[in-house]
Amino acid sequence: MRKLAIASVVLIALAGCSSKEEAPAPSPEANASGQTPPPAAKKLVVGFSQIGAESAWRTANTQSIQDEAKKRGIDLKFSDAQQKQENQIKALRSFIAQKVDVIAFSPVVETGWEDVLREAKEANIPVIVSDRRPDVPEDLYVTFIGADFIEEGRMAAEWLAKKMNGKATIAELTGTPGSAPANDRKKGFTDELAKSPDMKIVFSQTGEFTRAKGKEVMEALLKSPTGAQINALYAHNDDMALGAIQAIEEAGKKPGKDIVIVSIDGVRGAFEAMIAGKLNCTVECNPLLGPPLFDAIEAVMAKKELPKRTIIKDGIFDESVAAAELPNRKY
Ligand code: GYE
Repeated sequence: MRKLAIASVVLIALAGCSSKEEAPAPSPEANASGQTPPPAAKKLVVGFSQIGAESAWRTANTQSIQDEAKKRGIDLKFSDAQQKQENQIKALRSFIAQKVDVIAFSPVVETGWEDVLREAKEANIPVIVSDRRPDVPEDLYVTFIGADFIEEGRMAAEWLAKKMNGKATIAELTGTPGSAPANDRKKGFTDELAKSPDMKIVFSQTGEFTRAKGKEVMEALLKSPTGAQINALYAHNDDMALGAIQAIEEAGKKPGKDIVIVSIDGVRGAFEAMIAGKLNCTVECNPLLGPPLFDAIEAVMAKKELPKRTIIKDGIFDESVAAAELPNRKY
């Protein structure tokens, strides 16, 4: 079941083409022996605007980006937007003002990016999009690196329909409103579910991709008449599922049995919950985007052509493989 095939073959081939390896211009100040002292290599400066720290996925993503920048000797200007689009726009504008070499970002929501991306374009600063895609004309960014969220939602629905023999009363915990993963994971799931008329979503509310909100929403749901009927839960990420599991237990029900649970991300906590019999399945979404992101950044600096979209392939893991798979997990 190991399908962590990272679709970055092209990018791997381009690794190591950084601008800092370009031959320096000869210095006029040769020393006494006639030799030119080696000039200090100019560090590549990259501005990265991160969404926040809402989930275990996001923490692993940030770590991967920071580690990779350090490894490559890149000067990374990292900015945490604390879930606010306005903060991200401010960060992007400040990167433009600082004249960084490349801007990279993960847009919290899909819409509202056109103006600031035009400003970056006018300033001739290439923009690389990581993880979530903004809804803008394609000429406003160089390349996008991330997962296919529609496919993740589809895989979750396919697995759940099979597990429930085509009949379930489902609650859905959605991600950040307006975000690409919330929109697409809903679409992929509902499209696939249309094949099974007895699989019904009776409740759908945002848990904002956090454990605390997932728990809160589930708690309220379980107190309602609808909550008494549900026998399946689809959470757009593992953190919300883990919060919901707590709420289900506190309400005196058995998560993973009374309510079958499928979520997305494939973080370590999800594997531990599966081993404990409380979560049934997780669809993987690989957060380790640092290496492909900086491959792309260095390729851009070397003026190489890049595909508009690099899809990171995902796998799916259920409770039957969780214990064997846990030692292989990297996040
Ligand atoms: O699934 C969720 C995080 O954009 C793929 O954001 C990412 C999502 C991830 O908060 O846990």
